[in-house]
Amino acid sequence: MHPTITAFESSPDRGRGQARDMRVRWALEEVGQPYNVRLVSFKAMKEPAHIVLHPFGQIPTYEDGTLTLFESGAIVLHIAERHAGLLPDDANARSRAIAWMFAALSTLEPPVVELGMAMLFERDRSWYAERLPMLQDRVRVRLGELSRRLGAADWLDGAFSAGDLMMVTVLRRLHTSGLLDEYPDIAAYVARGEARPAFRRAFDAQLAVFTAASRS
Ligand code: GTB
Repeated sequence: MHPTITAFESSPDRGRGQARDMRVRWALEEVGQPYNVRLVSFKAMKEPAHIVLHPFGQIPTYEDGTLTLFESGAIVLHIAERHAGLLPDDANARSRAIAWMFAALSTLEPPVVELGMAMLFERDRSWYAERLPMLQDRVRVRLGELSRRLGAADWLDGAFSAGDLMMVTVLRRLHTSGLLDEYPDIAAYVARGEARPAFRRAFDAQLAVFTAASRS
């Protein structure tokens, strides 16, 4: 039996691969693990059958045999630990790759999401024009630091790892902000991630859900 993940039945991003099932799909594609997808509506996500899988009534979840997981970071780490290809064999390098996963989720993602939410939901607020530059600057600080660390390298620490996978999925959320244009090396890093065949397969799979839903 293949693992089953959950994803939006109708993603608000219209198939742009911004929802967090994308990182789980990408990880599964990188390691060559086939998977099933159960699509859930916003209503179903808040019902007991889903809450038992995810206490906060969200996607993605992951079910494999007797194991049920929620939180995209925990799911990607689980996949990376059980398959070759996303974490180095060397113990120290492995820990550093995991540190980059945490950095993506706890240092980069909060200001990136804060900016994205403001741009989506706060545009008509009186204080938007004043708040926007502050939110942009918080992201710029992290992009500058990341750019310095990345230098001329292709990936954050040696070969592509789950740390890069997580970082690229977080940085992709900046596509509509224009901020990636200010950091050509970071933009190129994101483009390298998006060019990976496993990324393309994962992206196409989630886009197919949106395309099918918009036809029906
Ligand atoms: N920390 C959790 C994780 O990493 O798994 C966060 C999970 C989460 O935020 N899930 C969202 C969800 O289920 C979907 S990904 N939301 C429904 C709810 O909370 O009721 C967040 C997301 C949604 C939509 C877009 N978009 O349209 O661009 C981008 C990201």
